[in-house]
Amino acid sequence: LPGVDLTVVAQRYLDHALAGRDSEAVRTVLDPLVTHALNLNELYEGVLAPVAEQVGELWHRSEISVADEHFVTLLNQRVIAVAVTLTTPRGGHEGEVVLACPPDELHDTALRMLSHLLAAVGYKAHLLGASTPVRDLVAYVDRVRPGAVGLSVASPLAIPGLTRAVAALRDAHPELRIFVGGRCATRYPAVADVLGVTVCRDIAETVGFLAAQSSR
Ligand code: B12
Repeated sequence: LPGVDLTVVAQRYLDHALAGRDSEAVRTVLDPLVTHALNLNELYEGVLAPVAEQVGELWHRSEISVADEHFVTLLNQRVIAVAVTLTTPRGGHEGEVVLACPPDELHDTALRMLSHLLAAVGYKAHLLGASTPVRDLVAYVDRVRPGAVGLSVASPLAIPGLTRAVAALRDAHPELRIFVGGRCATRYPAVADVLGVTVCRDIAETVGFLAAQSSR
């Protein structure tokens, strides 16, 4: 099937969303998903992530309100939750991964996507989501013994929380592999360097990182 122009789909989705036309917005992205003109990865990384980025810019320039931002963000999350039920996992990999945001990090949309993209290729992903207390993250890892933990940091506000989370995980499980992603992690690679963790930018890099682990 011919693919679709992701930029065009993203702009159409955003126009509908900002005008409050939520059903039209949802159809704009789910119709091509159902007909396989778009896959889950393209929807998440090629449409919804750029839309969120643009919403951030519009908000930053005071062209839209926080209410508009919230509306689009919640719509994105509805789309993410429905989209995963419309696709069939391919399998191929195995292993368990825990995904969380460190304390003070509320931006959890990327991890929602990542959990589904990992599940789509066979991993069992435990999505803990926004601002997870360090003590509870460690206790969760103690219980499920994942092969790796992925942390997302969007804003520099969460660097202290990330530092505490990595230190506590290392303390409890010295062999545990930890990867980080998100705007802050990729913009300031020194943060990951200092903490001794790997930066993964997207699902492809994450799968590469996890696969390298299981072949050791
Ligand atoms: C939605 C949003 C919010 C929502 C988040 C709701 C939620 N449940 O997630 C709310 C309203 C809570 C919020 C709050 C704030 N936000 Co905000 N927010 C955004 C916005 C518009 C979109 C973020 C998003 O959902 N992106 C979609 C995801 C899918 O994309 P992504 O996060 O870029 O991640 C991609 C990659 O980085 C990667 N990735 C991300 N994490 C990981 C992890 C791993 C392991 C891997 C492999 C990959 C990976 O995958 C994604 C797909 O490619 C951004 C704009 C932007 N440019 O990011 C601002 C933005 C991040 N926010 C910003 C700010 C300033 C704030 C606040 C401080 C505002 C305030 N004054 O209160 C607070 C801070 C809250 C906190 N303590 O965390 C700034 C940050 C600026 C900076 N210094 O870095 C941004 C950039 C807006 C802007 N242009 O100024 N925000």
